[in-house]
Amino acid sequence: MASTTIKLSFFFAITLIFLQAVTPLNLQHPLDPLTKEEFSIVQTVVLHKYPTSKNSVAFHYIGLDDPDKDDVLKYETQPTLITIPRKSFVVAIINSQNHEIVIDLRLKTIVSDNIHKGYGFPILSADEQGVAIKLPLKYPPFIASVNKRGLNLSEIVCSTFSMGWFGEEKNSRTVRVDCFMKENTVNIYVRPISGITIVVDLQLMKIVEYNDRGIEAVPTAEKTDYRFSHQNPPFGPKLNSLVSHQPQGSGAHINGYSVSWANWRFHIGFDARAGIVISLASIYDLEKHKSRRVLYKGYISELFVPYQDPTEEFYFKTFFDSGEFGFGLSTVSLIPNRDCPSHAQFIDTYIHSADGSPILLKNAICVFEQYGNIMWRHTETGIPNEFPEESRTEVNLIVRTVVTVGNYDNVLDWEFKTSGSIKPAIALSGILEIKGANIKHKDEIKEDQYGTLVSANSIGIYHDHFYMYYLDFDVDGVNNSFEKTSLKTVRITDGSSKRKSYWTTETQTAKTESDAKITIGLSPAELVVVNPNKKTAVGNDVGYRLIPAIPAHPLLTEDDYPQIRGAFTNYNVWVTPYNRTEKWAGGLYVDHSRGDDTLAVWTQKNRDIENKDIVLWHVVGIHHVPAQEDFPIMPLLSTSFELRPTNFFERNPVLNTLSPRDVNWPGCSN
Ligand SMILES: *[C@@H]1O[C@H](CO)[C@@H](O)[C@H](O)[C@H]1NC(C)=O
Ligand SMILES: *[C@@H]1O[C@H](CO)[C@@H](O)[C@H](O)[C@H]1NC(C)=O
Ligand SMILES: *[C@@H]1O[C@H](CO)[C@@H](O)[C@H](O)[C@H]1NC(C)=O
Ligand SMILES: [Cu+2]
Repeated sequence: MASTTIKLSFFFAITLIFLQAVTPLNLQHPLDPLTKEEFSIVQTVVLHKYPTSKNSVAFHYIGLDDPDKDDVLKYETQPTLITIPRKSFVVAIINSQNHEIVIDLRLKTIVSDNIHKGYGFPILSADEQGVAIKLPLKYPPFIASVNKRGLNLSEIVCSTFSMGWFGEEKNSRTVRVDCFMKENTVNIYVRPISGITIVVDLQLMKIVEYNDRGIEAVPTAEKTDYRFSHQNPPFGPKLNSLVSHQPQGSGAHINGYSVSWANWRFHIGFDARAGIVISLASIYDLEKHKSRRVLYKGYISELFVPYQDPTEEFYFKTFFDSGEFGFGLSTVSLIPNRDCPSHAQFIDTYIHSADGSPILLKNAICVFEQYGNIMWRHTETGIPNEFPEESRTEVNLIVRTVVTVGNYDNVLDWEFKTSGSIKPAIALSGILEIKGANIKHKDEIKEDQYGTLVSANSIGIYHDHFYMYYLDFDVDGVNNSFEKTSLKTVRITDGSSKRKSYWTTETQTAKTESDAKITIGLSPAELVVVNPNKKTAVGNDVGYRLIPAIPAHPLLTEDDYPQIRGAFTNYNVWVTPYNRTEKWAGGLYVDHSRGDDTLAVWTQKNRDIENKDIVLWHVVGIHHVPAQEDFPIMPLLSTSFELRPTNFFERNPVLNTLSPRDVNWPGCSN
């Protein structure tokens, strides 16, 4: 016994040494998010050049500098034959100048350090917002306004709001600060203190503008608290329990940030700005005996939320939640058994603070299988004396994060189906943006309130949510084309049929970017990304089709300032040639941007997109006319789209997929 133990522990020790020597470099995928150690390297390297004893330094963005796509694709086939430089891209405001710094994380050196001189500012840091929201509470004019309203200063909390750009020449990093009552409720957003304008200059970190236009009622706290502990009976309806148990364990295997599940393989990245990033999604083809790539990369590039109240109180509320606040920085920890089912697996990641320190984000992502739908079925009633019936259970894999930017919670899913579809889905919850008004009943409304009276003194302001998805397709290879197949009515005039009309299809391949600017809903069409170099046995181009979300089109005029900045919503679909730096549809610097670095501007070059590495951009929009059910907290409002194989496989790829084994409960045997 003793000698065995010694041998075993000796073997174990050797293995450990071996693992320690090899693990850090070899197990890290080139697209893995920055580690805690790498954030610290960035911090050390930058602060070595710009010590805080002599400089003011604030890190507004620290992320992975995208490795060369060719290199990543080589790594996918031969991971051991290629060493990819591991670099970080940093945006820091150093002594009031906007630096773009690239750092080699292995050599721990600065590769480049440039100053951005154009318009726009980087993502706001949580740290500076945390300081700004405390300024009003010590500002005598604000305290006077509070007293005038008879409010309790100790029960007030404030929040920062990006200000956009409305044609002004002045270029300063300002935010508006609005304040709310937290008295008797944590639902602060439904208790705004209306009528006050506060502007804070973040560089000076002081209030530079203050205006009190008069008193509007602060809506009551009564029945607005959403915490269970603060609600009163009756509770209902009563819901029954479900046990979710996977006797064979999860089908999803997570190795670091790489996931394999059923016939899919993909990588989950995470970025302070983009939040979750899905890369290198490939599906195993049972007939061709190989994995075939579908998507090189997918993430939400921007979220534009313009409110529709043009008054002093609200006009500037035209938010770009990714570029101004950071989807990664705003990602919240998922609540086990509530946000994700009990059988979910969780992934942690790191973000960073303004001083460059890594911050652990626990349970940032969950991965779980979802059961219960039909994958395919048929009951054959047409054969006498036989009764064939066949049905298969669908099992899908969901990858989920929740991004909470102020009042709104965005539940963001990537759903993978064994049939080859990828379904990105969005569900919104959280709190409406409310304006206080001296109105208790609809009959008292004399002029446009720019929203719905959802409760006494509470106007839920009209607004939109436009999510811009970046989808770098690699359908069975890098070079793809974008095809629009229109459904056209044909009239029969020659008497050749008893019919007077029918419809057929007409396919056009987009040659340049302007051919691929699509407004969905005007006329029926199939939008397909094909690989013109790969055909099925019967000769169709292999492809993936976009089944778009219910289309939403912007209603602002094209010359309106928010729409110039959000011009990427002018079409529902765009296609561009892949360009490593064209990542952010609203521009790299969005706070106070002037719309000179948007997708709408890049595509004016009208570049060739045929048989090239292309990126498809899809706008998923929701026009939101608030209703009383959205108050005091909103039940999920969802939308989704589908990327669906279209002549990609030779036949139904799940013909031979068996339903999961039936399990009897209790006892879990079958
Ligand atoms: C104001 O709020 C504070 C903190 O909740 C409380 O302790 C205090 O009693 C309140 N003052 C008044 C006048 O209600
Ligand atoms: C893609 O097309 C370009 C020309 O546009 C060509 O240079 C390149 O070799 C092609 N790449 C692949 C992987 O076929
Ligand atoms: C990539 O995009 C940037 C920004 O739009 C542009 O300046 C650059 O010319 C583009 N590169 C290529 C090769 O098109
Ligand atoms: Cu909304």
